[in-house]
Amino acid sequence: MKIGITCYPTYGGSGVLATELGIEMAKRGHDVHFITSDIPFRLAGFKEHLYFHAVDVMTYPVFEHAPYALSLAARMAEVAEFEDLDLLHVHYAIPHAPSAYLAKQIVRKNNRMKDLKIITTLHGTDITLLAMDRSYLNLIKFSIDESDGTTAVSKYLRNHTYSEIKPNRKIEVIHNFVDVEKYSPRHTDASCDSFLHRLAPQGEKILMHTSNFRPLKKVGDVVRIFAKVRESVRSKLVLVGDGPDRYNSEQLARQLKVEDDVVFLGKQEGIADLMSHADVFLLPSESESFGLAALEAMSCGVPVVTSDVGGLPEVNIAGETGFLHAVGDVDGMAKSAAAILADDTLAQRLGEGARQRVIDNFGTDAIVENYLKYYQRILQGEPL
Ligand code: GMT
Repeated sequence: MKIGITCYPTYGGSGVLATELGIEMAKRGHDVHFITSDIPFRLAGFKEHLYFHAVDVMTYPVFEHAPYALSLAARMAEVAEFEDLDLLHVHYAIPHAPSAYLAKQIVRKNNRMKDLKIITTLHGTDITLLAMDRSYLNLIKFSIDESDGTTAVSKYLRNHTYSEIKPNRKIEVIHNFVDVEKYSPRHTDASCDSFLHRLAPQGEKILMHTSNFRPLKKVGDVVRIFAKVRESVRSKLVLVGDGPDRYNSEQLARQLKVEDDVVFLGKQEGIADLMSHADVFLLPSESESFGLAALEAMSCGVPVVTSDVGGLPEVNIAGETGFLHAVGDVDGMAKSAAAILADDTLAQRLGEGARQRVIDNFGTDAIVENYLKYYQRILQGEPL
């Protein structure tokens, strides 16, 4: 197959998922063309069957805002024609799905024989936030209806889309996946070992969180949970990522007088080693369509304490892989985290349960196979 992929190339779950999927398709011999504003951050190094096409946005004095969505559509059409793509798979509806629709019309007009198929994957806030805004609702509904296929990363997100957007098309659920070899328990890496030794010289327990620090991730709650856990368990908090709430979280750590035990690492790539040394992973989000970061931690054999919103109950099973609490229940999350950290038998059981759940349900091969089968159904024109 010849596949075009468009995603946000920066830090974030949808870009990670799209990039890993493209890499896996290329490993299976399909030609994959990334059409994005920049090289996706996990796409480092030459790999056979992988190509990158930059979207340059033309600037002009009359443009108050550079029209990225139009430049993207033009580039998609150009690449689709030149590389004879079979399908375009766009991740995150806005603005990628409307751009793909436009590209499809251009290709159709230029070459009547060609029906470029469009697949849209809904990831989360494209539906839970953007589509709730009247100005985007119609555009997103139109884009789903005009896509040849649409997938959602959880049952929750599919059902939410059905009830709030009422598309005229069936949506397929294909969950996030993780490389269980890369994200595996207790790696040894010299730089990581030295960092952890300095951070926790007395064998203090390590709590971890990674995100893009948007308000919906509730990084402030992560710090509050840690401050409570630290009252009973000697521990350290490692925060990975950056974003709008970083400054406030740093301030909060100082206010709560825990700043000496909290490390803000900022944006990091390739944190599987580090993650595999965490004792508990925290994800107290206010909204989460799936929770890829929790899945990566689980794959490393790390128990997770999360909120119970969105798709998280499809990932984290209470008492089997970790614990879930209502959004904002800092006390409940702190109690669960402290219970795990104080009881090695419980920690081991949850850690093993977490890893097993990932291996059984969210491994790369099974999920990539689901995408491949879905591509084939769409290319064969199966009515949805
Ligand atoms: O939807 C978003 O907020 C952006 C997106 C991203 O790029 O980080 O995240 C979503 O997609 C991930 C991959 O499918 C999911 O695992 C995340 O749960 C989801 N984030 C939210 O729903 C907040």
